[in-house]
Amino acid sequence: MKIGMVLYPTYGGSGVVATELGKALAKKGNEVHFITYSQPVRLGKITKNIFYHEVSMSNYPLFDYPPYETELASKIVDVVLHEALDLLHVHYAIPHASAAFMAQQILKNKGIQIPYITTLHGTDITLLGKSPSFEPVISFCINSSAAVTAVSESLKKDTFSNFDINKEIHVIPNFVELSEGSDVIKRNDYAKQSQKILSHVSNFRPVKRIADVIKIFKIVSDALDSKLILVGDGPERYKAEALCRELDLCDKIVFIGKIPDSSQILKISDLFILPSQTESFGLSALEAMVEGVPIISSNAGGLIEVNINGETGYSSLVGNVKEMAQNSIALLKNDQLWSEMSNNCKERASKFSLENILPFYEKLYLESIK
Ligand code: GMT
Repeated sequence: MKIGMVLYPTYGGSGVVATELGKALAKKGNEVHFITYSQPVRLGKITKNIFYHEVSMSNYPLFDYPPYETELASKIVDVVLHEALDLLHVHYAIPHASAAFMAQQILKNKGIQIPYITTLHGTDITLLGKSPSFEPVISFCINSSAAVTAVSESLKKDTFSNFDINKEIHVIPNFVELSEGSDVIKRNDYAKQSQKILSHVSNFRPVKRIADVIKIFKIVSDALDSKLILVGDGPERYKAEALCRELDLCDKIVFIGKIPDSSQILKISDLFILPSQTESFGLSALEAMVEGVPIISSNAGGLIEVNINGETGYSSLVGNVKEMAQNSIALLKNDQLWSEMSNNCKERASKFSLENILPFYEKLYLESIK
């Protein structure tokens, strides 16, 4: 099959899922054409069957806002025509589903039929999409898709309640490649032998509640000697750094910034903290679980479909910093409980392996091109 994969190329979960999915499909002999505005961060080395088409942006001075959606739709038309694609798979509704719809209509005019599948990832539905400035377009483009997928039951429910949807939504959860165990960094690069390591990985957007991560860590580090490693970057980083100084935690918190492979930090972590305001799935939590790292999270959205309370870690109400800290301390002080939860994490994560999840996408692809 020849597939056009439309995605955000950045560190966000939707881009990671799209890129890893494309790589896996290419390995199985499909031709995968990534279409986006810069090289996807997780793409790594280009291999046979993988192609990247860059959407170049015009900077004509008339435009206060460059018309990305129009340039994307034109690029999709070009790639479908010249590479003879069978199918488009767009990740994140805004503006990818509407660009795909536009491209589809242009191609129809040229006698070419191409279906598009839309995968909803989270904030396209839970934050942005439900705003009246997006809703009519998003509802229309979701309904015009050949198939629609959402990454959790919670996101499926939110989509039906926020939009006027008349299509079936297939839940296909995020997936992970099971850990390969290449240790480049060592625990003692970041912490003393006696210290526990807590970590958090995100794009530092307000929705991730980074201040809660730091406040949880403050209570934990008052109770036991520990370090916090923060991976990622984004708009909340300045505030987070200021809070570390205010709480006098600078020597205990490491800001690593964006790195291509967060698994290196997860492998040396004892606990992963994800107290998000909303989270449709929580790919970063799943990536921690693969490494056997128990999760302390909020119970927002689809997080409770990933982190099973009392089994793979604990989940609490959004903002309940005290409870999240108490659960962290109890878990880190109890070696037997920690080992049980660590094993449970690995076992649960294996249910979301690439080999288990990929067939659901393949099935939808085949049904859509029939
Ligand atoms: O905010 C992020 O985490 C990035 C965002 C994205 O769209 O790139 O992630 C969303 O999609 C991921 C992959 O499906 C999910 O695992 C994340 O839970 C989801 N983020 C939110 O819902 C906040």
